[in-house]
Amino acid sequence: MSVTDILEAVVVFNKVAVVENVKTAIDSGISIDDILNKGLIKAMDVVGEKFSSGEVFVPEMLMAAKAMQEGLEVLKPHLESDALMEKGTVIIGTVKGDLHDIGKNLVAMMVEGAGFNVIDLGVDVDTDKFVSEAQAQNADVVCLSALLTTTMPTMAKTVDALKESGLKAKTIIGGAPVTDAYAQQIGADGFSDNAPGAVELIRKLVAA
Ligand code: B12
Repeated sequence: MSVTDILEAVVVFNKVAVVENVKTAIDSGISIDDILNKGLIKAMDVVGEKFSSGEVFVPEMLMAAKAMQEGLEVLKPHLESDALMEKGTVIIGTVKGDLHDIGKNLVAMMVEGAGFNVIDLGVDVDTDKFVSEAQAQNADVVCLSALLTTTMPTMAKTVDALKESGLKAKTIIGGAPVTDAYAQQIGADGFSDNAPGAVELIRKLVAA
């Protein structure tokens, strides 16, 4: 058993094998980090490449995503856990027009594991909802996720709206097409291309 077996099971969307392989990998001492990054996450890159080259289509991409999420559930209790004391309130969501939520869910899971109160607004969340929830929850940080180049401008709009609202919440962004340069360009308070990095960023922003 290796992380490649996990990757391959996700790519052929075999949920049962994904769950089995993740359990076996944990039991045999393979690091959680490798299972996550070299197995589950890398598999989604492979699926994305196959989609780009016309080898698979949306239904297959969706089934692979579901298989990946089953694997994540098995991994969840093993992700960093430091939930003894609530450290702040974090709102997270995928921006309007975008339905991708695996990366967002992973970030939410790890931020929660790090002891923050996480309010997940789900997918296809419009700007007004981010602002009203940030206000209602007195949020410290708002996390915006986008996986489509076409929905990235909505991030800019949401960052602007949050700034204009005068609320204390800082805004961080992420998702496959997002870059640090883009975060700076739109005036976001931070960017990370992975979930542990998001946790670090939030810790710093809340402490500042
Ligand atoms: C799975 C998937 C789907 C699934 C989504 C299921 C789900 N529940 O999420 C389905 C089938 C629904 C789907 C639909 C579509 N998809 Co799609 N999809 C993917 C795929 C294969 C994987 C995405 C994924 O889950 N990656 C794994 C996660 C863990 O990575 P991640 O999201 O990047 O998250 C990490 C970091 O970015 C970061 N992060 C994420 N969010 C945040 C937030 C913050 C604040 C921070 C700090 C960090 C952070 O941390 C995460 C953990 O490390 C990608 C290919 C790819 N490699 O990205 C294409 C991809 C994103 N999809 C694509 C496309 C085109 C589509 C469709 C338009 C297809 C169609 N013709 O209908 C639709 C759009 C639907 C919509 N309106 O959103 C394109 C986008 C191209 C582009 N330039 O915009 C891609 C890149 C595929 C490709 N190569 O062409 N898709």
